[in-house]
Amino acid sequence: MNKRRLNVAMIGYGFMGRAHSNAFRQAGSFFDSPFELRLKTVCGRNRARLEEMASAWGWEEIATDWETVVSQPDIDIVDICTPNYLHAPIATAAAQAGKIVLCEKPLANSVEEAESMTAAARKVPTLVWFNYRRVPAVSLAKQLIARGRVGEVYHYRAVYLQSWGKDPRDPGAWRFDPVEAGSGVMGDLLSHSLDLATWLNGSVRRLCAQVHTFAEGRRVDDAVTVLVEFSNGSIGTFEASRFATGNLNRNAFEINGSLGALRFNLEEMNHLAFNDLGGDAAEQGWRRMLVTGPRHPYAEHFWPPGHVLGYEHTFICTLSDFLSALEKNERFHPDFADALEVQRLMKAVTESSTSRRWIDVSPSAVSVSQASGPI
Ligand code: SOE
Repeated sequence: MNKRRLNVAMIGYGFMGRAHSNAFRQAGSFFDSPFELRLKTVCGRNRARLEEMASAWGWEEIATDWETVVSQPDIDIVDICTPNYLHAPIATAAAQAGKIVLCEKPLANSVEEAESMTAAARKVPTLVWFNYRRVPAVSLAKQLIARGRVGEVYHYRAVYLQSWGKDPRDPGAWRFDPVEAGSGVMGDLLSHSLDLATWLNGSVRRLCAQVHTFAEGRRVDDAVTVLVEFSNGSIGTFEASRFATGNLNRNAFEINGSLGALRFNLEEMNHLAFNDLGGDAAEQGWRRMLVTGPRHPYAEHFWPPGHVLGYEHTFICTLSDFLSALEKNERFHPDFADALEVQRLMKAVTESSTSRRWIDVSPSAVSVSQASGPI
């Protein structure tokens, strides 16, 4: 079959640039796709680092001026993995030039920016790299919930815990700059947990939060705790921290329902724990499933059952699902509109912490339909 070639330009080249480059290279090998992705241009400020990126990952060209790159006629996809403050101008210019736009999370530095990006991109396909939806174990959790195996949800409990904020390798890094990053742990980690929660458990009705900074003189948040009421009647707790000593990348949730309970921790990402409350009470208990097939999400695209996957596969699966939606001319989730909902929740978190009160969040049609839709 003749594949349609899509030329990719990636703006940014840090840790996420490597994760995305790998996905662009691997997606077509693991998944059957009508598209052939060509790694055309990698763009950023530092020529030496761009040259390293190009030679390590096979980018054909390097460029230092994103404004020129995003309007080039031979570019089909613009992928953004820059510091957060550049997401809005690059995404807006790329969408206005008619490009497909992929963007790292959080979508923007404010709701206003996220709204205007979403409006600018309403006619082009978009993707936001909330990659943890595509961990096979998380996708299986979504399927079990959709099949009614958890029943009525009572509790949604999420933590995203890292510890590097206490002793950062580079204290001047953009992630600590409020102008460049927009926020600290909130956009970096809490945004992932909020995205997963609204996908798995539906929209949020109200929330109450505490935002805290431990490091003296630091101008972004180090830790956030949130109490939540969901529209489905369940209640939730969220904790995100870069000071959770002893934890490296613990992105975890537990869901307790009337018929079953689910537990996931990214640090053991090939496993999902399920406590099925149906049947004989004497036989109930946590069952830790190795989610690598048979019949598990994404399993047939990779290795035989029991041959585990890693962090990089979450980006490959995200991109492959996006390409398959593109082929069918269907809307992909999470897109800009979905990420705008996360941005609204983060704004409510800030407002609640500042005003020390509960904040009502009006549920939007987007997140409600997502929670009940297919994976
Ligand atoms: C750093 O805190 C980081 O790389 C985040 O930016 C990612 O989004 C998260 O997936 C892992 O941690």
